[in-house]
Amino acid sequence: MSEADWLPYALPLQQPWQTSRGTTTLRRGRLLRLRSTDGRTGWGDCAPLPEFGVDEKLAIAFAEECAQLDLAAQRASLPLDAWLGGNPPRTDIAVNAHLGSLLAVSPETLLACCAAGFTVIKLKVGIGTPVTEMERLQELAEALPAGCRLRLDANAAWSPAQATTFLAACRDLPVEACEEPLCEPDLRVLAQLQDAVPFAIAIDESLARLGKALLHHPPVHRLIIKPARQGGLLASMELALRARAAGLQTIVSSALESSCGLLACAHLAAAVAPGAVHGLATGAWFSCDTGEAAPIERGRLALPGTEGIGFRWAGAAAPAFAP
Ligand code: OSB
Ligand code: MG
Repeated sequence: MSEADWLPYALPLQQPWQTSRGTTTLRRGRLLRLRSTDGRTGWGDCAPLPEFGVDEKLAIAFAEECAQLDLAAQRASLPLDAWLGGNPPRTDIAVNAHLGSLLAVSPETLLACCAAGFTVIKLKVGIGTPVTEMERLQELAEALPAGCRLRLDANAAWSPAQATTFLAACRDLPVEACEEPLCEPDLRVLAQLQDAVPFAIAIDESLARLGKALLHHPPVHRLIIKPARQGGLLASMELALRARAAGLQTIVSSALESSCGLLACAHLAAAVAPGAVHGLATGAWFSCDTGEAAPIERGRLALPGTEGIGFRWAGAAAPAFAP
């Protein structure tokens, strides 16, 4: 390796990013640029999000490994997804739209999103009271065209009683899944919740807390993998394989990375779960980006198809890198 440098960035959000854990308006991180002696450039994205388990150390490890894998895949003349998975390169993967808090979404916005070709639309819940949110959910569900479904994410907002009531009321709605219903995730309660609904309950940020037991006797049907939280793509691949062996559906989702990290996550998604609908449409939340964002059309994110990650940096003069 001949050179490595870090390029700090700040990306203002188009609208505040609201979850049951608080609000973000500016996404900070830094790109790692590795320049090899054979004249190649490898890229990595470090964007800590400690409130969702992506601490600084993990985000750095993720960036360092991405940059190395970018170079390795380039040397093998393969797009990263093909290098990781040993499959022919994928051209695209399905992604869910992400509209933020359901309380801030109008039926018109939802319809526009479906008209744009998304079939799974994610909404954050657990921000208002369960009664208010259920009223709104029913209203949105009525407006939802056939063929479209809602993916809910409570980000650990509810007590067991609140989760039980809310999810029971979702049973006959076009709900595709609910991530992280419980404020104190517990294997036994999760299994009861899963047994009572026809859609997947998903574990996301409580993975570390639930530990190995989750993979030995999965109480739920789905696991959300955030590569930065695993400290890299290879650890994420191993987790995805173990999860699949345990019978869990696996979805790859972003931790609000810039276009560089998002592309790396998209390659992983294409390698480990090419048929799933992934949580990788978060680029639209930023008003500027670190590089060219992967285009999303009809609910599918297009992979660059070039060697390595295929990240095209916006350059030091771009607004994302303004001091
Ligand atoms: O809870 O899934 C989450 C982004 C940053 C931090 C936490 C979460 C997210 C997402 C990713 O929602 C996008 C998606 O899943 O569509
Ligand atoms: Mg989640």
